[in-house]
Amino acid sequence: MTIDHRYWAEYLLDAVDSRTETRSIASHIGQFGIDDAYLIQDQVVQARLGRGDTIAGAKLGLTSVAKQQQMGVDEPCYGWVFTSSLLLSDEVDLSGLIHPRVEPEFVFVMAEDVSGEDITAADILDATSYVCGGIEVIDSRYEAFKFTLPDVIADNTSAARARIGSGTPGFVVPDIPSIPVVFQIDGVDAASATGAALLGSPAACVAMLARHLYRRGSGISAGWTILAGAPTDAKPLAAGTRAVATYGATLANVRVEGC
Ligand code: OOG
Ligand code: MG
Repeated sequence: MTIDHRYWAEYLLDAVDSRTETRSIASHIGQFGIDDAYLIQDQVVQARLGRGDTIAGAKLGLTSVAKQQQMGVDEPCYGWVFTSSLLLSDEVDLSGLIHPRVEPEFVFVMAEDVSGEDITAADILDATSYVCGGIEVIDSRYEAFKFTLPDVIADNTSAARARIGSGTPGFVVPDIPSIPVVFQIDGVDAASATGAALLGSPAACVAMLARHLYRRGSGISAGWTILAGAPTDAKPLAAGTRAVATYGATLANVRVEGC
């Protein structure tokens, strides 16, 4: 089967632009492969760059059992964080979104480039400037937030917005797997986990990203902001919803509010 990657990228961008959820690609063409899915994602990136956006970093998705169970998918996926998606305040303008959800994130801000086929968690920590908390706003372009793994990869892993917490450049907190995360919605604890929920180690997830990029001919760049994935399931974000992610005494709290 020959897949027109550019056509499907435009199809997904039309859903964003018109704020309308759309049928999954698999529901049109049947099952398709991971390689084709990343080629569609590449075309989404090219189209966004063509509109004047820039790459701020990258992300992993479905790196925790909580997320894999919520979405019915059992493998991680990789996507891109665009500069336009980084929130400059706690307010999330819902007018550009379809059916957004929020989730806590472990975020790595990189000091150095990293590339290679054998990159380990230790290599990632060596190349990291700091680790901080974040809240990602995901917004699948698909109907009812339902998709197969290739579908969600093509859709840039549901990426929409991200609020990045503060950290201290040059200082990487020790023992990231033991950091507790509590995710509160409207003042009520909605989910909790630790860093270990991300395949045992958030840095190991970022190492997987580095190896994925290497296989596709690139690598992690200094200055990137990398979301390692949500340790808990995601919650709906409506107008007036207040979400707060706390990371014990270790990382700064992060909050967003739907507006
Ligand atoms: C896919 C994106 C998952 C994460 O942190 O697991 C993701 C989705 O759930 O729509 O960003
Ligand atoms: Mg995420």
